[in-house]
Amino acid sequence: MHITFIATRKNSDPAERELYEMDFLLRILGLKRCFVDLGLQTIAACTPPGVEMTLVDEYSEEIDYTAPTDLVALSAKTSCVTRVYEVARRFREQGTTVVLGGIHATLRPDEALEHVDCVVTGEAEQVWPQVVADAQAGKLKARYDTGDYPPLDQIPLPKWPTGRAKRYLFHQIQTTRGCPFTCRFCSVPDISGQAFRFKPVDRVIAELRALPKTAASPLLAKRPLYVVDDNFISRTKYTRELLEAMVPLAQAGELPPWSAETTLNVAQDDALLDLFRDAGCATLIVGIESISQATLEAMAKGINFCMTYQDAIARIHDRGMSVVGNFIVGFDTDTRAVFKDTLDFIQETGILYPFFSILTPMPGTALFDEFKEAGRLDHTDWARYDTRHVVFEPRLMRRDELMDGYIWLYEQAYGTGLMLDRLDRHWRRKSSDGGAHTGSPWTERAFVKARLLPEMARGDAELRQLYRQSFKVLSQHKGDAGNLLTMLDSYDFVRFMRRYRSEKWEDNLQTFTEAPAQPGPTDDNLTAPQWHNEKAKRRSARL
Ligand code: B12
Ligand code: SF4
Repeated sequence: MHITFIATRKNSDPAERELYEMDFLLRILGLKRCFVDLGLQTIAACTPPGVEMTLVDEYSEEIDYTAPTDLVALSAKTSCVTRVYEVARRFREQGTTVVLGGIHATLRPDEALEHVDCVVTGEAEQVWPQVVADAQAGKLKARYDTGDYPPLDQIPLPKWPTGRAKRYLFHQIQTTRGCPFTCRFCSVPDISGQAFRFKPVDRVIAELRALPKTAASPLLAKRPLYVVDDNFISRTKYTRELLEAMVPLAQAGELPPWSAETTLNVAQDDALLDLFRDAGCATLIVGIESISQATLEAMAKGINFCMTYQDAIARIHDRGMSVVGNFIVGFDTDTRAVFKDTLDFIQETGILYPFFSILTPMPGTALFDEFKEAGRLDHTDWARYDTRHVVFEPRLMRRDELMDGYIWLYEQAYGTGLMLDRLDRHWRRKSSDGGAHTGSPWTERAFVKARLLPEMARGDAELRQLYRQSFKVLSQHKGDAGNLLTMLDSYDFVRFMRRYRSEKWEDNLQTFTEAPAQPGPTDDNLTAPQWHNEKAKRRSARL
């Protein structure tokens, strides 16, 4: 029995650029991809012994549709499923059996069955050996549903054929699954459940020790680690124990710089924040989502009133960690002022890496059902459910205003002096925090500059100016070249996104830049920002 696991491209069009895929940064570092989806790696590890396996990563190699294999295994999120269906069709035309698992198949199994031979729903660690046994016996069923969530202490270490580690930017690890909250735009409660599950601390430590030590490039002597948990602090007692166990590893230099996604309440707890710092956390990824009180309330994101945003971010910065702030625009409570107001907030707080998404009603969420019922969904072309297209009718602005506002916000945050201003402030903070400054050695800075110079020579005046100023700030601070590259990656994304500007771009632009900060077209309470919320202010004052 031979199974071919295929990590497909995210898109049918190879020229497309994906949010979060860091194409530019990878190109500069000479790497192929950020990482391969952990879901496929985990299922590969659950395959019974004696079964031959091949992994094809479409970002590194062409798919050979004629290579002999008994089963092709695919995985997809909603935005990637269109490409996966194409790949499935090509294999099935050759008579090869195709099985699909992952998030979209879990949310839309009947649709998926129109494209593949077998659909596996849910977290498939426990059911996968049965799927393989049935396939071997020629008795593969069309559908396998994983009823229960597997206990995380029983799942195997993710498996990957050796020798490939050099192609990827990040290490990945998962320590917990599930999130106790139910934000209306988020698929996590449907996919991973609200009950919290965790890997035993000693098991996580063993996984950390087992991470491949190979450097990815001269700049990445230590490949950064990305903790993929939905909410790393779902249960703080566990998080605390885990961080305490990580501290000695970090102090011994055995941990790469790492980042994890958490809810904002991480900042309420001084001792916990200190532990994050001591355990080597470089970046906290925080779901800020919106600066508007009304939006947070409408989306059931009450956890964000745990303190004022400004205080929360300052407390993280005080520990020398940077913040990835995830923002969503296009909520029913968002007016055209949301773009400028969000930008002002980002500059005020100095969030280093703001990432923006257009509200996207993902199948399975309360938001999807509500929009569908109201006839507000434009289509179900899943490839455009990637959070950088408008797929529904917004309430307080037009579709083109939402799209242009999104691009404008990205452009402002990364395409101008504002980006360098945040970087400058970040490096100043780092050098004033008691000698813990972790800038790159000159060799790394020289490597990055050497890689960027040809890009600069090919670029236009705007790009050349930004690069020139970037080099200046980098040398001034002897800063971390990784910070700069990550920001330039977002700048590259901005340039890519310009092709999506609407025909009304020029007119719309005026309204973003000239609109009074608080136009209040319908409702006074739409204009109240998070930091005016009484609960948030009271809690901040208590800290
Ligand atoms: C890490 C992560 C990322 C990473 C890495 C993505 C990647 N390529 O792996 C980054 C930051 C790049 C990312 C980007 C995006 N993400 Co994301 N991300 C996640 C997160 C937090 C964890 C995913 C993970 O690694 N889980 C761990 C593995 C082990 O679990 P798993 O993949 O679900 O696999 C299990 C099962 O699904 C199944 N399975 C999976 N594959 C297969 C295959 C077979 C054959 C079988 C049998 C079973 C099977 O078994 C596995 C083991 O239990 C999830 C949240 C979540 N809980 O899923 C969101 C999530 C998947 N992301 C989401 C979204 C929307 C995005 C983006 C579109 C943009 C955005 N604004 O966030 C982009 C899209 C990028 C892209 N083109 O792929 C949504 C997806 C919703 C949906 N309906 O598709 C989620 C659910 C978050 C949310 N808040 O709703 N993401
Ligand atoms: S806190 Fe984060 S992971 Fe949890 S439901 Fe809300 S958006 Fe999803």
